[in-house]
Amino acid sequence: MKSRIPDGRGSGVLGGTGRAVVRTVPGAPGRGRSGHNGSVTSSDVHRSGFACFVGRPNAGKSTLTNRLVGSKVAITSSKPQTTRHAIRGIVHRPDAQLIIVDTPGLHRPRTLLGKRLNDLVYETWSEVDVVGFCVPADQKVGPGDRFIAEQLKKVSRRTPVLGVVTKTDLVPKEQVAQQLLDLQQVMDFADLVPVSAKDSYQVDVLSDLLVQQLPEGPQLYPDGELTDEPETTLIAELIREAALEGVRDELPHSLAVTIEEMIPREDRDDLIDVHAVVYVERSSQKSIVIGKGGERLRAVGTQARKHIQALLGSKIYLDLHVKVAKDWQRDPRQLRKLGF
Ligand SMILES: Nc1nc2c(ncn2[C@@H]2O[C@H](COP(=O)(O)OP(=O)(O)OP(=O)(O)O)[C@@H](O)[C@H]2O)c(=O)[nH]1
Ligand SMILES: [Mg+2]
Repeated sequence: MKSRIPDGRGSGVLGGTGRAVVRTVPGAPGRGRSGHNGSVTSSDVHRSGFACFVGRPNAGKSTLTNRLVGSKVAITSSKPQTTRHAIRGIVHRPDAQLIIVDTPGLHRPRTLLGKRLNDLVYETWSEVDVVGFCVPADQKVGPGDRFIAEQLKKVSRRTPVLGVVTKTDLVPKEQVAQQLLDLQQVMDFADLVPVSAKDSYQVDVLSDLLVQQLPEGPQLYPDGELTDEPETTLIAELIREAALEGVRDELPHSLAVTIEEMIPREDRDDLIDVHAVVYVERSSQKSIVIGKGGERLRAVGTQARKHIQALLGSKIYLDLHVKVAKDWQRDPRQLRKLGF
């Protein structure tokens, strides 16, 4: 029997077709990366392909993507609907190359942007070899998850779906076990796995399970490449991430960032000038983002600059402007301008 659940309480708890895969002794001797539970991706076979994470907004998809890739390729925040692009993160392993497509959270759309984001998620499903359906351990499996399951059932005949219970560090073990049971009720999964991106718990197990579903194939991206996102997109995202910090209500959704120009400073080979615009939807939001005497915007700039410098390995001068693009989330023309 393949399944093992926390506390060594035997393998019958989950019953049915889904199997919860838990490596009870992380990193125990003799359990190599691909050697758990006897399911081996043999070392002479090289696999490559695509996986995508899907789930409600805020389920922890991007954090998990970053953890698997081992680097920050996607921004994350406590605000729902942080991710707005299908971001590819690349996991390099000796036996496989796994490309993870992190998608926006699936939700009931209220704006044209919301609808576009959902469409992007559906499109992605048809292009991947395996889907990871993420549900956080600390929130009841609800209508939002059942809605996603209904959509996923349409693809699950062709594409295997793994049930992933995320953020296990937030709840006691018993609740994780219960969540696995509840999740199993919503659809048939190829496997069920609890993980914590924060504690790196079972992230390697998840990696193995995803890789097992990939076809045999060669490396698709060169060694060391962690994402195929253009540098300017990554930079714009890091600025948006910093700007998201500490704003609330509708404002997080109203933020968009574009990079207008990025040029090496003349006569200096160690400094790059980055000119960026932070868009909001209303002038009242503009004053919030700028803050009293420009204080907030300066803090955003400082925070973003740290991350951008780490990304580029170079000093930057970050010039931030805030502009109003009225109701851009609902306006097709503005959406196009902002890249949606
Ligand atoms: N404690 C804990 N928090 C986590 C974990 N994974 C993610 N989070 C937090 O959950 C929040 C949402 O994480 P994201 O990775 O941005 O979630 P997402 O599913 O990508 O969200 P959207 O892009 O909005 O759909 C952030 O505040 C993360 O820090 C985890 O394993 N443990
Ligand atoms: Mg995300």
